[in-house]
Amino acid sequence: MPARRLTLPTHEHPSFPKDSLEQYKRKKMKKKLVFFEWLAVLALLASSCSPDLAIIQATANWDNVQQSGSFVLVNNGMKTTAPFEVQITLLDETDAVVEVAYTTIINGLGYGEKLEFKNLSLRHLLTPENQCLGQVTQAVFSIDPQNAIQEVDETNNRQAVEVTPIHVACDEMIRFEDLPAGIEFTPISHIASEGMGFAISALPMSGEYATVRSGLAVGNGQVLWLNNVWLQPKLSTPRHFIAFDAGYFGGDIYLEINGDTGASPYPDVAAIDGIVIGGVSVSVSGKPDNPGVWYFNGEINRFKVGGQELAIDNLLFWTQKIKIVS
Ligand SMILES: [Ca+2]
Ligand SMILES: [Ca+2]
Ligand SMILES: [Ca+2]
Repeated sequence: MPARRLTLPTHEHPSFPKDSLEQYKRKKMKKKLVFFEWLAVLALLASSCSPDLAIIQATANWDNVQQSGSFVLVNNGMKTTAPFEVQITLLDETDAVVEVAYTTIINGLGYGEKLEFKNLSLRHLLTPENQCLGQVTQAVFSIDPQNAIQEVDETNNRQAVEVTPIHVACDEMIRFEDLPAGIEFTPISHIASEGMGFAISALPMSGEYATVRSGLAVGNGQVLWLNNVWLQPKLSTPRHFIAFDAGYFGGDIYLEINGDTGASPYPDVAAIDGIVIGGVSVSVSGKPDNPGVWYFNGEINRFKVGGQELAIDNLLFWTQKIKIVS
């Protein structure tokens, strides 16, 4: 009987075994791909059922001059949200809440929609009762803090920003909340807010009025709106620092400090940043942005600011010389 020759399915075999191995690998890969495709479909289904609010680019502009926050909200989920809450809280080093600085209800956000909050002023909160916010070491920005909205991701709703403690004198701050809304003060008017007297007079070319407005993206609550007029706080004793939230909405800017008008009128905010008038240095916080803080450092005996469309709020006066940044 002739010996039978066995053919073993080895890797060296020219056709069948190698091909089947390749096929096997391909099948396995295909299964893997199908599995991952299903995972992706499931993730997509999940996200299409729920919104995902996220807080991005949270920053705190926090020093002795400015106290404000900026942030962007986005909805990354594939569903529009119901109304939700946004909050900024200021914490001390033990994580205790010093102030709930800002809270608002947003009327819902569509898929992919973004909402930007820029230089949201928190300086109206500076009061002697909270040591002029000197204990604050953290600003926490949060969306949907009560978790009223079910989201795909609940971990991206909060950003904490560490801040350097500030050293501010805040016992003389004018917030204009005690003035009647909508009233027009024509030149020459004498008004008073929170114990400070002001004169309102006409600009060289024209003089319209100052009025009390609210709902603008500058300051907090009521602001004083200058329409072609000067605003002059009546200073009985010299101050060494003046700062206020300013919203520039166009036109010329006028300054007169210690009797010096500098190169007034100035065409825009950038033109006053870094100048010196009457021995007092003039600065605008951060970039000459809108809204921003305008501040004046040096001995100030007489001060006037004028604008054509200029909103002013949270006007702070210091009698002591100050160190600008902590
Ligand atoms: Ca979220
Ligand atoms: Ca939520
Ligand atoms: Ca105000």
